[in-house]
Amino acid sequence: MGERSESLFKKANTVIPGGVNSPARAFGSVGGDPLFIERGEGSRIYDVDGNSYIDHVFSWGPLIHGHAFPPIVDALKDVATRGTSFGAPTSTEVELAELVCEMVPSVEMVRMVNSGTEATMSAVRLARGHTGRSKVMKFEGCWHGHADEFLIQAGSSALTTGVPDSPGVTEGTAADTVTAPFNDLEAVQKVVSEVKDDLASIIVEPIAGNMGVIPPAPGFLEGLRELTTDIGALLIFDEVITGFRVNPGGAQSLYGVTPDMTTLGKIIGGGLPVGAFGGRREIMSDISPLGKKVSQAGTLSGNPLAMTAGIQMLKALRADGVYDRLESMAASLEEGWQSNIDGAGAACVINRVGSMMTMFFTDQAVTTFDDAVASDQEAFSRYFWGMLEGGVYVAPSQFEAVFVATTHSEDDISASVTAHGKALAKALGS
Ligand code: KE4
Repeated sequence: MGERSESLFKKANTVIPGGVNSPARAFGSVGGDPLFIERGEGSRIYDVDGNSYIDHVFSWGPLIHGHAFPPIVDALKDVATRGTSFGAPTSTEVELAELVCEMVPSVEMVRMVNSGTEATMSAVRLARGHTGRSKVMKFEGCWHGHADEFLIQAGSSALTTGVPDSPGVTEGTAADTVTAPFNDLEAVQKVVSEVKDDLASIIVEPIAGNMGVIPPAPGFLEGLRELTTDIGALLIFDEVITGFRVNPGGAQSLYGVTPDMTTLGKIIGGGLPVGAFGGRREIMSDISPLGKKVSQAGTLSGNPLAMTAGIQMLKALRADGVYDRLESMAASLEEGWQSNIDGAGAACVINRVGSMMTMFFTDQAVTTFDDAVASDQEAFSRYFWGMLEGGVYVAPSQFEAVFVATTHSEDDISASVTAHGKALAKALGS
């Protein structure tokens, strides 16, 4: 795609494994080499060879207000002049924690960490410490970051690299993770009946985003809520993607199901490294240094830069009409893409919730992991390159989400629809 990207990637490969700091960025499942990005502004990114793209990845979800969002940039410029980290409390972490507690129904107290992985890993450890039980249930195709206990039938980059069960995860660890198919409550009940007395928690992406976007089937989340309450296990909603994305209060507000704990990341940091886990006071009061002193710590947790970016992000999300705009732009995008699909008679389906969506190369409804993996990944790869050639940047994987940001204009949406029509033709070989 460009000389500078290619030479940078060549150099990167000599010092960084695979030339990337996260396998999701490698173009493994679509072929070719990743683009090196020079800068982003609003709805666009610009690669090192001067090519510009309408972005639908936004750093895998965090940048709901687009790139270089002025309130975040200005606030960071200011706060950085007073130091970047102290390893001591600052007012910024109190302010962000108060915002999260106000906005997310299940969260009475919250602990900041530095990534979604740290958030989910800590939440599960807390669930185990709080309940005194060992096992955790996750769902096939869901991705909760790369802590050992989650690398069992995992989604996202584990799927695109074809390693849903990672080497390096011991049998001992795997033994404490049980899995079930997403959206199959009967199967969940069957697995739970086998481990219920030792099940500490069920962790779920309330809207799957890492096997492509798959909404919860009617009654699925309610069923998990009832089941976990009945057996004394903790229900954890992993809202690293959906938190502040589909609703100011996340998927739990959208669907009216309140978990015991919630994990957050991405949007809450405005593009800086961040994660958070929170829940009811009586649960969070067992995390060190309180109560049972479940261990959890982090040098840069709550650092003033990430907190400042997060505060500006959440404040901007509370402005009137933000979610209405996201919904109307995303609906236009879906409508335009769908009309291209209909026009081409293509075997594609779109799943969308708010400003996150996925087009699957399959003619079946996609409501389960098995439906998602039945998609034609070869066709997706051709489509991916067609979109890049058309100046639109989507994730290099069938199993990720397309995101819409408040900075997408009507022109961006129509340009994306035009590029999509051409990329679809390329994918279908027509
Ligand atoms: P991080 O450790 O990457 O900040 O968050 C892990 C995580 C946890 N939970 C959910 C629901 C997530 O989606 C993620 C991370 N998302 C992937 C892409 N969908 C991150 C991309 C990457 O790994 O580079």
